[in-house]
Amino acid sequence: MRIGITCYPTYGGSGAIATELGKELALRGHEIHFISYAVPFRLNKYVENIIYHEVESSNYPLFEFSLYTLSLTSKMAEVAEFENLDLLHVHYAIPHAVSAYLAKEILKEKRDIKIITTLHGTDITLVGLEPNFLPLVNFSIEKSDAVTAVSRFLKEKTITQYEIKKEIEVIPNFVDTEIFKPNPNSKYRGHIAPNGEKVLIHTSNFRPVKRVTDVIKIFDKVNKEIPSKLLLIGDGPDRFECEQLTRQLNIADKVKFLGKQEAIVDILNASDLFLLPSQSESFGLAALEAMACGLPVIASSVGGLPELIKHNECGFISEIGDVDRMAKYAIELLTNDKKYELFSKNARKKAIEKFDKSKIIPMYENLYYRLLN
Ligand code: GMT
Repeated sequence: MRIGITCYPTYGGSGAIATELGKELALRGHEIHFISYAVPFRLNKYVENIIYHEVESSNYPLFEFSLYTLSLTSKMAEVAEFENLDLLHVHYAIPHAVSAYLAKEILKEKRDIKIITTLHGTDITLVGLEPNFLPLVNFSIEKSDAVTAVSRFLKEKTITQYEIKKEIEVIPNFVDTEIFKPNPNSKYRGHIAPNGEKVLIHTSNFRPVKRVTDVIKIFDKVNKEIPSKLLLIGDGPDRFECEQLTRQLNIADKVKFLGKQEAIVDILNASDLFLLPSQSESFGLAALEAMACGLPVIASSVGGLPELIKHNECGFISEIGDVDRMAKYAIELLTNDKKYELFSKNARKKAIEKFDKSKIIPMYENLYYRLLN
């Protein structure tokens, strides 16, 4: 098949999934055309069958606001026509699903291009609910030829909040468990925790929805009981507030803000426990990647997280904001080697059995074939 994929190219779960999906489909012999405003961050090496098309925004002075949605529409229509695309698969509804719908309409006399929209999270739970976006999100979902959601939670939320009639298929996120795997000989461990400290880790885009300050409060409590370090990976609007909090709590020397990092597998392998105390989380791809590396996860009991993390088996889940309980769970795991080993094995097992790429990619492929037939 010839497939166009549009996603946000920046650091984030939806871009990561869209790019890994494209790479896997290309390896299976499909021709993949990424259409975005920058090279997706995980498209960092040459892969046969992958072509990248850059969307350039017009900067004519009359346009006070960028016309990205329209530039994207034109590029989608152009690529679909001249590269003979069968499908356009867009990740994150706003504005990608709208542009795809317009591109389909532009081309409809010439070819019937099928649109698949994958809903990821904040496109539905946050941004899409803004009153001026709601009808647009509803419209673009209903007009897609197929819609997928990354968790059962997100499917239900979309149906109820947007009164969607269209069938939504749940296709969970996935991980390559051959790449994301435990490595007991991590070369970074000694550097991060030279005195054998336990290492807690969190990765995110540092937006308010991630509650990164809760990560720091949990760590502060753990660190009072167990010599430990905290690694914070990623960047975003809350980073400064988080840095300030570590200074107020007098733990700045124990918390490393590493910013955006590519070598995430190596860093996960230098760590013991993953924290994700989010306000809302449709799936939690970062937690899945940690689990594949054998890290138990402590998370809030929101959104799709309970579908991923079985409580008291591969981690623990607690009420949003219950930092005392999350710290208690962390201490319980980090002071009980037997329990830790069991949880670590369970986490990896769950990643392999339920979310390995070999189980999920065929679900997308089947959906494409069904649509084209
Ligand atoms: O807002 C974000 O957290 C970023 C967003 C994205 O588009 O990268 O993440 C969402 O999609 C991920 C991939 O499907 C999910 O793993 C995240 O849970 C989801 N984030 C939220 O729901 C907050």
